[in-house]
Amino acid sequence: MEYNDILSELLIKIEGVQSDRELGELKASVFGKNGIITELMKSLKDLPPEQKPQAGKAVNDLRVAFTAACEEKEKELHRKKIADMIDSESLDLSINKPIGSIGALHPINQIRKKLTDYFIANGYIVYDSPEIETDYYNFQALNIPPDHPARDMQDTFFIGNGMLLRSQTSSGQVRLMEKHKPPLKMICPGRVFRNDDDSTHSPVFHQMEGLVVDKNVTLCDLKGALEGFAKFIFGDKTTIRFRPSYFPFTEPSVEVDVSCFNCGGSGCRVCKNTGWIEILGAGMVNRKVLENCNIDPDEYHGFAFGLGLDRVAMIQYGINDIKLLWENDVRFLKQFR
Ligand code: FA5
Repeated sequence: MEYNDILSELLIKIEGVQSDRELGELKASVFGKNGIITELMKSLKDLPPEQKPQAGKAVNDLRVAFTAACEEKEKELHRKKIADMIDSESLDLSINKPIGSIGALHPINQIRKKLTDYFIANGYIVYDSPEIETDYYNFQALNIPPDHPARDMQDTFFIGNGMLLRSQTSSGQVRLMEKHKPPLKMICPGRVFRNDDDSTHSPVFHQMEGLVVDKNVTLCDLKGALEGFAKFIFGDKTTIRFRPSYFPFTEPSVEVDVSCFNCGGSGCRVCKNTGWIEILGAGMVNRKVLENCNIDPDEYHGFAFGLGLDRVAMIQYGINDIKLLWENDVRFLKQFR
């Protein structure tokens, strides 16, 4: 058979190859022990010397052409493999599959976001302050020296080396006033920690500190700010009351209660039969705190408040045990979608 005919035949066979395996088998039938080209090579030695160069060149040309055709086929098979893979693995985004369960913002985060938006709209900035604090920022700069009886109001987790888990976001007041001078209007939301545990008290809970310092700030401004906030979050019908209180870092100090969502004010387990639930402490910033932050208390006055976000969530959603907010039970959480 002519070399050209052999090549044509081989090229037709290559054309028909569908897989790497088939190509491997074809190559073996050409280059293997008894393969066509192997046999042709072997037969060269039996040719008369004058025919050898021409025949040798023809067999080599055949080998080169067949090898090139095989390489081309390999590339083609590889491209096909990739294309098949892309086809079989591609995502059909148009498929209308039923959606599984979807999450929602935790009720405390919903309240935190709602209040943050409210205060930002009223000109407050949002300030972030550390959860792990020094005694100085959590107590001393707030006019609560070591051994002051007011420390007992907040059963604090001390973690050694003079450090503690902040028991109030009021530490953020000092950190802000040390760095920035009045006029100031900020909220500082975050987690706080105390050794507390009952249906309205949790060892970890959330507060939102508020601080306004400027010239001519009065108790009326505080009252207006708190009434505005209470109306926004609980609605016009909710009754709030101001009670005289004591915090070493404010003078005068008040506590603000909201009528109990559970009994409407007649008294129950949730409100400990008082008809009221305390949501925040507040007051006019004590001049000693301003002095500790190098702000002249004769020139500037301020008010501050510390709001319990978990309590607000409880009132807002009628949750009668603070633990529910911490258990992360999906059956409970999915009600807040
Ligand atoms: C304070 O923490 C003061 N730093 C608030 C303050 C700020 C007063 C600025 C004056 C000026 P109090 O301990 O009362 O105050 O806590 C404030 C609010 O946090 C409470 O009204 C209550 O809503 C919430 N709260 C307190 N303890 C807990 C607790 N263990 N679990 C859940 N909420 C709590």
